[in-house]
Amino acid sequence: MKTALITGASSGIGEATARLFADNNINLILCGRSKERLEPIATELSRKVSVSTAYFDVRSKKEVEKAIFPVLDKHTVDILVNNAGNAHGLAPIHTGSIEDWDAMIDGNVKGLLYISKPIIKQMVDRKFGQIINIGSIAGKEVYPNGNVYCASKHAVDAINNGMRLDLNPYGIKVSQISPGLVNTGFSSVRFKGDKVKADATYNGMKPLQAKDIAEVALFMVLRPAHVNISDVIVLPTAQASATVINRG
Ligand code: 8X3
Repeated sequence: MKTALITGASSGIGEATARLFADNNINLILCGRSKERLEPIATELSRKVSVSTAYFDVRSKKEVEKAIFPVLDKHTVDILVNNAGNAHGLAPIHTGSIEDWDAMIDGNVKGLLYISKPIIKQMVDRKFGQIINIGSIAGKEVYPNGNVYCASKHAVDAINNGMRLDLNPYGIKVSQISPGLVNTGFSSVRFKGDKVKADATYNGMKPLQAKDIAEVALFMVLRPAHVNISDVIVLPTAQASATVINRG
């Protein structure tokens, strides 16, 4: 049985991926910030597979190191799903909040690197592993007011490609999934709990659900050893690009 470590596993795409992996006999190391939110999911899924948990904020290098080294002493990670990340704010470049920019660059870019490095080291030593980076359509296109969020996801796109190049000698698979509009807590975080704005994101159209992305991750994981699905853009049918959305 394989073991997958999933960041941001307490909600959204991370949680959906954890559930689908558990249904497919993949052991789990679930990572998140909140013990309160993650523990019930871990308890539930431990009826199906072996589940460990680690609590940390990917933005803190110290917290990541403190939590991840004991995990790596005990487990070998076959699959890393780099899912933790968020959008904070949607504002023109001249009025955007520096705190929001820090949060996105620290979480989406630096956090992804902090957690990846020790796990990649273990994969390189074993010459085995698969990394699935959750990017975004915002990593492929820049849209008005998306500036720094788009920059952070473009960084994920570049890091994903860089990982695949550097890890090629070790037989490690590296893949990215770049979703468009997914109805998770994403918009609520982006708009700081403003429900009207968050709901308006999905007005008149049917967005993706977290499970739609989890299914792509599972498909990647279930490919035979010689197949790496390197990059997949997943959009709702109503969305043609980052900015072209058919709202009926
Ligand atoms: C989430 C999708 O279009 O809001 O990354 O950037 S979008």
